[in-house]
Amino acid sequence: MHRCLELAELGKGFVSPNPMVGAVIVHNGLIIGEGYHHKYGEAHAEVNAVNQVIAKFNNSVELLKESTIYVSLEPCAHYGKTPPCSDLIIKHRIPKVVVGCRDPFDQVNGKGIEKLEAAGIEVITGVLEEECKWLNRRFFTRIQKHRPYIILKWAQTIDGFFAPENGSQHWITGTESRKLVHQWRSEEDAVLVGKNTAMIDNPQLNVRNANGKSPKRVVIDRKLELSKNLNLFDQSVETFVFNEITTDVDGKIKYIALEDFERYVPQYILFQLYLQDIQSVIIEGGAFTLNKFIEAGLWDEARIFTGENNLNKGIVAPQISGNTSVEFSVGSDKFRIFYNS
Ligand code: AOF
Ligand code: ZN
Repeated sequence: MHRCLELAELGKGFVSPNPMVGAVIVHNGLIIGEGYHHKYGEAHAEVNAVNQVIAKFNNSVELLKESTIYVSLEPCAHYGKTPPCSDLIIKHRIPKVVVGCRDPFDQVNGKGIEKLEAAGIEVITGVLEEECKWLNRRFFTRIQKHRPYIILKWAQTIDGFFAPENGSQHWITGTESRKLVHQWRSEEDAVLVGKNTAMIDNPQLNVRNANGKSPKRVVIDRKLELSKNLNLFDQSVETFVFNEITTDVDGKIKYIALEDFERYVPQYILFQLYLQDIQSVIIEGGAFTLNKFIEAGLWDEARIFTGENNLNKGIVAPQISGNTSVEFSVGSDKFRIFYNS
């Protein structure tokens, strides 16, 4: 199952909004086939693993009848973009299936396991269950909470200030940290900022200092005050502008009007992103926007850099406490991830 998890992770950044899944086929204690879900819309992990065995052994399916297939997520039971993996396992008469965790998706959710058992296959479930769920925490959040997985990110000074009052926060963290932030962006479906950050920092919100795809952009601009010349309106990726005036499309820029900005903005935005199949969002500021999500309890991780300097004044950084966290260093920057439990 550890190997399944390693394989699954190779799909990171390519399979969303599908889960990352890995599969391993074992015969007499030896791995004879491996597979993972490579890309959204393409073959599932089990299909790739089975095909590898067939290709390796001169188109023979005989060994499958004496093998065990390990898979990090319950084999699917439905016709989606591909036929059901549970049917494939039954067809090849693989006698034993070891499952990491159940697939919470409505059309599967236990039905894959039931199908296998009904066909007389031995099924063992819950092997490295927590690790398997954790790997797909974005997928689980979307399916179970009907919202994207939310990562908050900001940089602050040792004395807890957010940014110099008159400008960019970039001076707070070093080069290494900036690389890491770009890698983080590449791992999520969307990046969100508030109006002030868009205006003052004029961020590009893309991936430049790391490999990987740029996320979709989301900006909150209640009264549509932002200039169209800002970097985030360069039409290079799909960009959502939440406002209270218009729902309209201008190339890749999608304006979405929301009601009740005073009260429910985080909830409404998250639901709209969910409807767009956006499975995760990294919120990069500013303080006002971050605090709105924190006040609503709508966050899953907070990734906070603390630089080497004191500022003595400025915008007070958001406060997060009472949750589990891990700390480590990046260059000379101290860095902590809080998990909302
Ligand atoms: C598996 N193995 O490797 C994956 C599964 O549209 P489709 O056909 O790609 O189906 C997508 C759904 O299938 C997805 O929401 C999730 O429930 C399951 N993903 N299942 O047996 C896999 N990626
Ligand atoms: Zn499947």
